[in-house]
Amino acid sequence: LQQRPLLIWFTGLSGSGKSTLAVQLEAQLHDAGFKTYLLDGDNIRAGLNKDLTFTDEGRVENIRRIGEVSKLMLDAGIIVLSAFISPFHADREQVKNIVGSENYLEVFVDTPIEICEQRDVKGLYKKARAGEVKNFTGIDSPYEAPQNPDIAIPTHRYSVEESVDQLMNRILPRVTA
Ligand code: GGZ
Repeated sequence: LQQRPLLIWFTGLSGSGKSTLAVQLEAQLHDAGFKTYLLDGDNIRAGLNKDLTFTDEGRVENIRRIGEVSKLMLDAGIIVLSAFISPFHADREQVKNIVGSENYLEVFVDTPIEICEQRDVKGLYKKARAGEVKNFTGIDSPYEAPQNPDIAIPTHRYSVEESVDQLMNRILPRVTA
């Protein structure tokens, strides 16, 4: 199977569903025969970027390094899926410049903070409200929503399956050579 490399960049709040969608989308692309790799907190913040915190500076450097790693993977012909909050517009623009705009597709996982906070899968919103976690995105650290994403997914209106179908329909033509 011939494939064109692409960086599929998920952005959204903690608990918005970035990882869930990225994992499912990657599975479908993989099943369709594409060579893929998923970058997320588990393999990046736990390893390469474990020296970085959640201050603004830490986040900026986190996203910059992820952009550079993505570029290397694109050079290897891989379809890269990246799932990080990436709260700052300027940093997302920088990633787009690093990899080239033709290789960059932005997916805004557009889940309102009220829903993310209700889900609170890891209990982090509760801790942030209690002041036990500082600089938490959406509470005491900003999230700059994309004004012009390639795709926006309001996860509170669709099932995971519907959202992934939508992503597949948009992305398949971009990665098929
Ligand atoms: C935001 C935090 C924080 C703070 C820990 N603010 O829902 P999660 O747990 O699994 O995903 C969040 C993850 C965010 O890391 P990113 O590398 O994606 O952030 S950024 O792009 O802004 O650099 C959350 C957890 O780390 N987490 N502390 N203060 N999220």
